[in-house]
Amino acid sequence: MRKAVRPLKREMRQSRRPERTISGCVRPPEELEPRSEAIRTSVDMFHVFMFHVPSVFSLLFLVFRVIAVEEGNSTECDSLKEIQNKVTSLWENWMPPQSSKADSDGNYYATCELRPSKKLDANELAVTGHVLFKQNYPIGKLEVIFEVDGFPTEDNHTLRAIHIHEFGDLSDGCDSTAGHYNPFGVHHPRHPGDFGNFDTSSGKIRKRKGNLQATLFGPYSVLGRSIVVHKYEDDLGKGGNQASIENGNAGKRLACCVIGLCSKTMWEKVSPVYSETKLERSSRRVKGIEGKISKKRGAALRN
Ligand SMILES: [Cu+2]
Ligand SMILES: [Zn+2]
Repeated sequence: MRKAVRPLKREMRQSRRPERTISGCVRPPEELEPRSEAIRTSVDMFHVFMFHVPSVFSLLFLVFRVIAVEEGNSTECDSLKEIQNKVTSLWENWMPPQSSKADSDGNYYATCELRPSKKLDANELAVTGHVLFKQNYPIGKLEVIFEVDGFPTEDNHTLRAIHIHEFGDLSDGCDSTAGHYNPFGVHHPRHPGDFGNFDTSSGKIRKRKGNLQATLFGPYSVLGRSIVVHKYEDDLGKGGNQASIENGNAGKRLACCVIGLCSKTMWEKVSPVYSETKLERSSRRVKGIEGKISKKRGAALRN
């Protein structure tokens, strides 16, 4: 009897024991399938609820996050490009005028060849000459030499005003050069090209000025603008009327020209005639002092 029961128990155990498939997976015993189906369904639902739904949300979140980051990146890229453009624009503004030949000493030269205004009557003075400019890039101060002819020789020591005007347009004589070049919106005589009054001697103006406010470089460059020589003296803004704080009541425009870059030939030819500027004097003094100091040092070392 015992022997008969044992195979039956073994059979039952075997039927309950999970069957192993070829791939090594475990197949549940057949008698448990109806019950496990229900469990599996619940497990599946639980699994879906617990893992897939959050995964979908996670995926959506990830997609939105990627889009947001992309948008953020493109905004960052745009602002970086904008900054780069601004820096480039600033850089270009402050660059020296580009030349085909590099200037070894960093000096830039310009000239303005004066011609009588074509709007003048025939009996007016025929003023000619030139104005020469020199400036060291980037922080050198502008130096200017004025050589103007055509004033009455018998009427010595009369004052004449010379200014830089806004436009280099001589299509209507000196009248089309507009008013004083005034980039900072200030009153005359604080415009960068307000050179003041010039004394005439023997019908000529011969003058060298240094440390001037006008510049050949950057956004306030006077290159391409004009110089106007006036018939009368500049009242330097003290005339008590509107014209005085705009142009100094300097009268008719006798001659004008457009400022343009040039070689150093003219400057080197003309400048030795003029006394050195304050800047040159002070730099010569400094060099002299430096020379004395180095001599003393040398002597002290020898002793
Ligand atoms: Cu003027
Ligand atoms: Zn002015």
